[in-house]
Amino acid sequence: MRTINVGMIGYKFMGKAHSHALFDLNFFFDLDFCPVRKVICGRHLEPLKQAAERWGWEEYETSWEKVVTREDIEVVDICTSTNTHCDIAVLAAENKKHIFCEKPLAMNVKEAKKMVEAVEKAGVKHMVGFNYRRVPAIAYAKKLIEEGKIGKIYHFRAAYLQDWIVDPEFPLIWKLRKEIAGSGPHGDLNSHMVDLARYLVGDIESVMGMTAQFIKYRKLPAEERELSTMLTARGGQGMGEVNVEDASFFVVTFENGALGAFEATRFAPGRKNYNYFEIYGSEGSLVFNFERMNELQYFSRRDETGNQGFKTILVTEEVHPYISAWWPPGHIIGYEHTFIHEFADFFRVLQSDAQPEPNFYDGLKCQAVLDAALISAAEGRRVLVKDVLE
Ligand code: SOE
Repeated sequence: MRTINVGMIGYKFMGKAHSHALFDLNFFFDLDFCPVRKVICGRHLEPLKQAAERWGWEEYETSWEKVVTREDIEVVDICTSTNTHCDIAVLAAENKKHIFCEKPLAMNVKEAKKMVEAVEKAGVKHMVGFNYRRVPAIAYAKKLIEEGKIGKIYHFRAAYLQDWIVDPEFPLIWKLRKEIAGSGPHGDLNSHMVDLARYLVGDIESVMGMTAQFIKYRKLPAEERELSTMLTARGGQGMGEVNVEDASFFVVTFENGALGAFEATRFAPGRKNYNYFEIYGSEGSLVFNFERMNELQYFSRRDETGNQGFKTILVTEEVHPYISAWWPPGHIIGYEHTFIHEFADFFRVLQSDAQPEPNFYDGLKCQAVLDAALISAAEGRRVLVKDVLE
């Protein structure tokens, strides 16, 4: 087995998820590569040191430029806020690093294109962290669709609902600032659903969008560092203006003729990570909700009349995607496993001529749909995705 040095930029929520995945990967998956947690990078020395120690990184570094230009680093893993993805990825590509980048790929199509050009020129591997493709139930839904089990798809309906900013006391963290996050739940949550829609149904042709803002001013965070903590934070002195949307809705046409609807908000009390979709086809239907991530609902019109109905498949059998690496049937898995699966796929592809999926091309196409929806919401008209990509 060959070792391969990873430099990870960022050390908060995604930094934790990725560190754990890199740690556990070879324990469960047979791969030719063994990632080494070589260097972790962040701006604040004390918490960075703690993260390095706790998550088993050999070294820590406060300059991301130094990490991505180091000769011994072969993979750069980008876990920072969206506004930094482009600069880090471009310099990493120029230095011939393979790149794993968290979602959404970029702030906008212009940046995403720049990133695609850089990885193409460098000839490196690239992947975007749309981890939900790696939920076994979703990968299994893809298999059922490819086998024709639900026939021709007519409808895709997605809702990604959370509630962590419904409290007006929740402060103005970076995810509520356009200059850092690019947008609100639109880029943070709907990006996942657009990626899943492209994965399961196909490319999106046109978009009509609407956004809303419910709380205009929030307390500034208590400490600068809290700009980047997990989905909790305390308010400090002073108020600041929220400049992203609080909710994003849009409807789409797919290139294959299907219709889709997307809904994302962090103002849905009780919904913690309600990543939900329904797909309706000529022969049947599929329904998924991440809060019950080991289950997939399946309805088949081919079942005997009188005995038809939605059935719940517990996606924990050896025949299901990724499961043979884990436990016996019914011994369910969780959120962290999706990151292990995506890294397994990433490192597997490093051994071949292929590109991992979803890659920067997918990230760009997803970004084009997101940008199209925001243009549509601002201008009150239907927007063609191809016009945004040009
Ligand atoms: C916050 O809304 C968040 O952590 C997203 O950034 C993730 O991508 C999503 O998987 C869970 O919620």
